Amino acid sequence: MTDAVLCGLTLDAPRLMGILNVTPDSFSDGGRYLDLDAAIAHARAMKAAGADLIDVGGESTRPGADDVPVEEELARVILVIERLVADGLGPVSVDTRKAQVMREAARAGAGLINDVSALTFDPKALTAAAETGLPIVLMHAQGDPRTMQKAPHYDDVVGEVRGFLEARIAACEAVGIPKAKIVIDPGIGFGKTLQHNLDLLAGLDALSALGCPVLLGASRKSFIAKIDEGADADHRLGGSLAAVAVGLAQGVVLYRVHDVSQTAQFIAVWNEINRNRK
Ligand code: PT1
Repeated sequence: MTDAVLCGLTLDAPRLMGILNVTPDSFSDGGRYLDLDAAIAHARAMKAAGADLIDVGGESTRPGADDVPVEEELARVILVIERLVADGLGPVSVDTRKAQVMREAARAGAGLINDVSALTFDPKALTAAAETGLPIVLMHAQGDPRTMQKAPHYDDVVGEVRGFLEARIAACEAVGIPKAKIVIDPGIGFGKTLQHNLDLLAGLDALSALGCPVLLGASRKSFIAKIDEGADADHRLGGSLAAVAVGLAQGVVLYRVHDVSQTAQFIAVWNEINRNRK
C-alpha cells in the first residue's frame, strides 16, 4: 500500500474500479436515452456494492475489437460521464486511447484517464493528457486490439512490460505529468498468451518497483477459460478472484472488475485473515 492519493482516493487500501462499458455489444439496441439510463443505473449499483470509481469505456479493446470513430466514442461516453458526476457517482475514469475524448471527458468531469495504449495510440494523446492535469493509467499492450492475440511474443515478458512502462513514465514526466499522477498496469490479455499472463501475475512486484501504484484488470478475461476449459465470460468469477489474490499478495492497490460486491467481500475477508495471521 502507499500514501498516494488519486482523484481523491487514498491508496492506503485496495480500491475497486467498476467497469461500465457503453458499447453497442454490451448495451444491445434501443435508443441512446435508454442506454444512458441503463448505464447510470449500473454504475449506481456498482457504487452501492463498493466500487471506489467507475471506468467508462466507449471503445471495446477486447481481442478482435474494431476501432471506433472519435465522434461515435464521444457520443457514447460524454453524456454518461456528465450524468455520473452530476449524480454524485464519481470519481469517473475514462477508458480511451483518443486525445479528443480525453479532453472532452475531462471537461465533462472525469477524474482519471485510463489508456490501454499508454498514450501511444494517438500521437496527440500525451499532450492532451498532460493538459487536462488529470492522473493517468498507463497500460502495456503488444499490438492493437484487433490483432494482438494472433502471435504474441516476448523473450522476457515481465522485463519487457516493465521496460515499456518505465519508458512511458519517462515520456509522461517529459511533458509535465508528475510520477505521483501515474498508475501502471501490465495489461492482462493484451497481446499475451496464457503463459505470458501467468508470468505477469507472478511478477507484479517487479512493476511495483517502478514506484507507481499498480492497477490489475483480469476480471472475466479469456485466460481463465484456458485453465477452466471453455468457461464462458459470466462464469469466470472464481478465476477473477484468484487473480485478485495474487495482486493483494504483491501490493496491487487498484482492481478493474465487473463483479464489485463479490470482489469487495473477497478483499475484506482476505485482509481480515491476513491481519489476524500477522
Ligand atoms: C485493463 C483493461 C482496461 N482491460 C486497463 N483498462 C480492458 N487499465 C479494458 C480477454 O482476454 O486490463 N486495464 N480496459 C478489457 N480488455 C480485454 C482484454 C477484455 C482481453 C477481455 C480480454 O478476454
